[in-house]
Amino acid sequence: MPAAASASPRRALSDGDRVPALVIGSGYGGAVTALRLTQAGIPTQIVEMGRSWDAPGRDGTTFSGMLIPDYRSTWLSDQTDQPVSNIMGIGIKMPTERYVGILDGERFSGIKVYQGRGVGGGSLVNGGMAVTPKRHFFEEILPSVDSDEMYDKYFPRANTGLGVNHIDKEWFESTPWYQFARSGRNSAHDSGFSTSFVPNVYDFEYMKREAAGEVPKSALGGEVIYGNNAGKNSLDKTYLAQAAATGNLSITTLHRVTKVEPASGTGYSVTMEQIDEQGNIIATKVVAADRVFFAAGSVGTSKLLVSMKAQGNLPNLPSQVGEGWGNNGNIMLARANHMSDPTGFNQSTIPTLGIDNWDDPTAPVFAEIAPMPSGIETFIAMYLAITKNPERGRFLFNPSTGKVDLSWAVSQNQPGIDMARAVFDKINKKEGTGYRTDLFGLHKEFGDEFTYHPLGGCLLNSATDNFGRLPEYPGLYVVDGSLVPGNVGVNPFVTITALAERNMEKIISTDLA
Ligand code: FAE
Repeated sequence: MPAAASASPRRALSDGDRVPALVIGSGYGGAVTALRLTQAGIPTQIVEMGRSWDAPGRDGTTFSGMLIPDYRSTWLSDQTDQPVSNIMGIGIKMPTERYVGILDGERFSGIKVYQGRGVGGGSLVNGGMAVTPKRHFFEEILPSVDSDEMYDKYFPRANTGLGVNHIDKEWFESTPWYQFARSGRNSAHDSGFSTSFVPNVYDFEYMKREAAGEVPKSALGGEVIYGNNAGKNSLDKTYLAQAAATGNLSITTLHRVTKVEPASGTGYSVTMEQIDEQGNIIATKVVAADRVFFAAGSVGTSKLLVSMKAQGNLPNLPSQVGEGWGNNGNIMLARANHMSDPTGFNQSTIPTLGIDNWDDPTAPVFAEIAPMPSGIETFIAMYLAITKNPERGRFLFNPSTGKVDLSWAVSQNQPGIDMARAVFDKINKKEGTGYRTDLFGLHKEFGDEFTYHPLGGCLLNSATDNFGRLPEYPGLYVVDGSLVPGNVGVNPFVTITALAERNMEKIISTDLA
């Protein structure tokens, strides 16, 4: 594994600095942007509200485990948070100290949006599933993008840059760690559904060595949503490490951008709050930048742009800013297997199989067969379904609170539930099983009040031009998941990365040449 980017020298921004390029956020969009700018010789500053995850905590490891989460698990909250919120209907959140932890469950009135916080953004907490979208659906959602170019050039480039690899099929078939996936595959096939293997950025060779007892366990040690202490090619080890190696990258952590507006003269003035590890504001800085790249994620970028427009800092932004948000149709659910169909004591945290029913117009669903690693046999068959839910929300500035709300009602999840139900009712009927109703609340079959996959809010070729520029403000760009219209039919980070590759190639060759 290469050294993490965060190990490279960093110079925090000071009040009054002027920089050629400032990138807000260090997830997929931000990491690609930083790499391509620094390779083009442009000194680049990333501003990231989370911390750098490059130093061991009190127990000698960098990241918190999943079964007994500690202060590092949760972003500025007094209790831990995870999508499986209950067992036997009883809440399993635990009290914790308020800390700039790695996973944020950001609440809006109708939905909670999980996001990663720290250098590497979502790559620090996600399941690493690296899925290139189906071409016909990509062409449907982004018709203004040349799909030949995407599938011949930018998707392969993204997959290489991210370090995507495939599980050894022979090992998969024999290891106890994927019994849950084989069980899920069997029950899907019994009902006539097809499944496909899903590539990942977790190093499967490392995982095999974990299973053999040769290296410390991470995926096989119950680690994922609060970070992996080993094995995972998160962005700090790929794109950001490469950007740091150019010598042109600086990363300012624990700084949250709050305002962007035209500077007197040229460029933009960027206001940011420096926070301590308990989230207290300890300084406010204003920095000038010739160019600003919004890479704060679908929620972060949309909130910033919507509030800058409403508050008159960037009044000429188009009215489409804030529109087209979707949850990628996320619905989580679990089935209760019979005792004759165990899912295993030992479960890898990294999913490798999906049930692919996307092309069925009555129930378009791509459902990853997910683990429920607990160290005991639970007979729980878990799934994260991506459905073709057409519902969309929008971000709106609320003048009475001075904050940005997301208009998304719980009822907007219903089409997704109906689609997931069509698939899993059939499987349950065939297997003689039922839904677990105790994991997402009390008597609740579906985990529909949260999403892992926020997308949209500043759509490509609508709020921006066809390459993510905000034409009303030359030098401002959007480069992250907010460009993607609400649903991409698969897990989203490969698409976000490939689009950023495409857009940055264009921007560097035209605007920065
Ligand atoms: P993102 O990675 O969220 O990066 C945005 C960064 O900006 C974050 O580091 C923020 O802390 C930072 N930021 C936000 N606001 C500010 C501000 N005002 N000032 C400074 N910094 C700021 O955005 N996707 C997959 O494809 N496969 C998976 O297996 C998968 N599993 C997931 C599991 C979990 C638990 C979660 C939460 C997500 C998962 N995802 C998965 C989604 C994926 O991580 C997500 O789509 C991308 O991370 C989004 O990339 P962006 O660059 O848009």
